[in-house]
Amino acid sequence: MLFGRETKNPIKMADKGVVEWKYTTCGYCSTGCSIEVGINAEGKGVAARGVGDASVNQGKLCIKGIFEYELFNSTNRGKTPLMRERVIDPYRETHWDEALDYSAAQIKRIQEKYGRDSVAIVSTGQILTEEFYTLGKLARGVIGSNNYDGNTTLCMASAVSGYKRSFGSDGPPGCYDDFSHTECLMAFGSNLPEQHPIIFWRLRQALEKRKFPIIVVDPRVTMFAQMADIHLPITPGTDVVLLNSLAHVIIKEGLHDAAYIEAHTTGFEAFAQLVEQYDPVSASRVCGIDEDTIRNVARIYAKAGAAMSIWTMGINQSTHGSDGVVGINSLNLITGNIGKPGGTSLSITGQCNAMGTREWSSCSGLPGYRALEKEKDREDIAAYWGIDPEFFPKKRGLAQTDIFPAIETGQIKGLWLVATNPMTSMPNSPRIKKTLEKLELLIVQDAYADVETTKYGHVYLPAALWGEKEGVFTNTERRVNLVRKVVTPHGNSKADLWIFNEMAKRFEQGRKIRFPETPAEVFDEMRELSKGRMLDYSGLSHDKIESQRGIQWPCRDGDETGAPRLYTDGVFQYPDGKAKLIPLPFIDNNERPDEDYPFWLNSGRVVEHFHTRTRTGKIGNVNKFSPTPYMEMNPDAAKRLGIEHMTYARLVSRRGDAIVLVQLTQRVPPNMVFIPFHFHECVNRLSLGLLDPYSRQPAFKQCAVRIEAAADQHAAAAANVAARTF
Ligand SMILES: Nc1nc2c(c(=O)[nH]1)N[C@H]1C(S)=C(S)[C@@H](COP(=O)(O)OP(=O)(O)OC[C@H]3O[C@@H](n4cnc5c(=O)[nH]c(N)nc54)[C@H](O)[C@@H]3O)O[C@H]1N2
Ligand SMILES: Nc1nc2c(c(=O)[nH]1)N[C@H]1C(S)=C(S)[C@@H](COP(=O)(O)OP(=O)(O)OC[C@H]3O[C@@H](n4cnc5c(=O)[nH]c(N)nc54)[C@H](O)[C@@H]3O)O[C@H]1N2
Ligand code: SF4
Ligand SMILES: [Mo]
Repeated sequence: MLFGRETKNPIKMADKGVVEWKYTTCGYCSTGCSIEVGINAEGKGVAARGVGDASVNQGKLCIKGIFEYELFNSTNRGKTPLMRERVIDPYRETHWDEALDYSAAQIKRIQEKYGRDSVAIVSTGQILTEEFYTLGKLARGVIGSNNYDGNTTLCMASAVSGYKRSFGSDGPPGCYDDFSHTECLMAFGSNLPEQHPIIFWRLRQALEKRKFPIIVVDPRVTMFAQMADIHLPITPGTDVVLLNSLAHVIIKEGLHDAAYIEAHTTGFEAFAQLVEQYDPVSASRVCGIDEDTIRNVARIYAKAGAAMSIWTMGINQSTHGSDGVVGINSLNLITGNIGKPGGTSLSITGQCNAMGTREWSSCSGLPGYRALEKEKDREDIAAYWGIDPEFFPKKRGLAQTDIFPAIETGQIKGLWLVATNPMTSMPNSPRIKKTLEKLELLIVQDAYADVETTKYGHVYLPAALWGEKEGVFTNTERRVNLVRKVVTPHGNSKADLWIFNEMAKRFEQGRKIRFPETPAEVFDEMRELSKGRMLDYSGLSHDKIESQRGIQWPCRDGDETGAPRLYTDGVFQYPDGKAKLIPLPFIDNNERPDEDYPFWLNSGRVVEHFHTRTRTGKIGNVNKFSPTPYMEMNPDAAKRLGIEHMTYARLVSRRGDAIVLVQLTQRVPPNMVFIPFHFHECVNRLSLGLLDPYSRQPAFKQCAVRIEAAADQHAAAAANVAARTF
């Protein structure tokens, strides 16, 4: 008799006819997983698998990566450029020359009439680094508008600003390997298991070998909070108060690292004086975490041989986003936890190339972490590009969140959107819609023709997606990963690099500057421009990156590989080499729940969807997990309002309203609801988005709403369907 497996039908993998596996890097989140796409005999991508010897993911992929190859031929991919002179007319198909000639001519017309800065460019964190560098050259060196920014203002701006204020430069100092060395991990406003599943898997792997405490600070009982040893369900927007209080306890109890503070920081006295006011009793009344827990956490963190902090949008997307980051950096500085294995302050980035744009796009300055405000930086880049340094503005122009109000007031008349969908992703979308209607020119450059912004556009430029072109992405741990072209671009869509180069040719100054055609040649310019700097690419090449499955910068000319950590010598990027301890007084300026709008509205993401669903909404195997706009609501709160599980409810804020399906869950407290922001005409109709004073990042996660049971469930269902878009 046969037992066990031999009596069962063996599991058979579907034969997809793969004839070749091609190496590339995932194009969704900033984890940076190496992925192999299975190509069939017709050259189509038909399967995917993780790359076993890749340091980041070691063969794993999350659900988005597994089905990512389906994007290449998904519904409504842009096939050909579209144009119309007036928004009330339908689009007509056109060829590239006409679309680009028209776009360039309109940009010139508007600039001549209203000035150079009257045309704004808003880009992304989702194109290749070579494309970012080239767009920067075009925007700063040719078109010359200072109103050039990216969607990273919605995402990483607070982390950038906080790193600069604390350390004198941007650049996350740690790496995933720190999980294997740390003795305590504290996570602020990050839902790692859903948003960075493979980084989370790395953490779980480290925990299996050696237990260390996990502390999660999040107002929701997220998946991460559920596995934490200590969960701090903080009152929204008050992390700075908690951080000040942790520092208070650490200093009061003499648990700080006086030698490190003395040798590597400035400002300790003023810092200590400020945190003196944040005793745990007073702090607990503001941040909602009891005094004993604050003391306990402070002791655990400070006494650990090595302790690390990670954070994501729960910190960055706040009116105190930049301060929150500075507070986290200071916690690590006063405990001597920067630049050592397991001791770090690591911002978990968002989009696949949110780091690449910070490094090379020139959005907030000039390439390679250079600043417009520094004369030498302006001169160096002008000399390298062969233009007059006076062409550059002497300080940064408007951030994305200030560009839209400037369209409203008529300062800006033309807008070029590259790989971003502000109609769904910006706060207060009713206002954004009106704003876009005022434009004389809107160019939408996107991989999908149905991205909501095309409704307001004059020109649509169809772009190739990640695996249809070649170049690099930088991930959360500064690892530069190679994206190889695994299939040809869909239809007549083109790589963004090609589009920028073609646009440059249509400007007189663009014909004077060198715009290399191949990504490898562009990469060479980046290598030269970064040589000898902290952000050093000079030891990298495309082939070397592929052979090592990603290399961390800095990687200097002659280096075998990259450096896992920054600031290992305790020398920071301020002129005196010291990091700054900055006092952070807390001002409570959020819209808070009150009698009329009694609930906190919190928003974020779920594992199966990416952002505005232009991509994951088209993939059945991911879309089916949450095809409908919904909210998490506490059962007790729902009962009081007579709202039942799986019925529709209406939310109302001071900006607008939205219909969602109700999911009752204890994950949210009774005074809060949580809505994934992936759906059009949903959470951002309600959000306020007050801005952080340093980073200009919106507080997406803190505003107030009221909730009503929808009287007519049929009408509500119809409204809910409308918000799904596809
Ligand atoms: N599946 C998936 N993965 C993604 C993305 C995606 O769209 N889908 N997007 C990528 C991008 S661009 C980004 S930026 C990241 C975002 O990654 P995360 O920041 O991890 O994701 P979010 O869900 O936006 O927010 C995280 C948590 O912040 C909490 N929070 C809200 N208010 C506060 C507060 O005041 N304090 C604290 N401490 N926490 C608070 C929320 O409850 C939420 O659980 O994910 C990346 N990965
Ligand atoms: N309420 C609320 N709102 C939020 C957030 C939140 O937590 N809550 N999070 C914010 C954050 S962190 C972020 S990052 C933003 C994201 O906001 P967006 O950037 O506006 O959202 P995406 O859907 O990622 O838009 C990217 C677009 O680029 C296109 N695309 C993809 N690859 C390419 C390419 O290679 N070339 C070109 N040309 N196009 C391409 C996609 O089709 C898509 O339309 O949303 C923000 N909005
Ligand atoms: S974790 Fe991020 S990079 Fe890795 S497969 Fe998933 S979406 Fe792609
Ligand atoms: Mo983001």
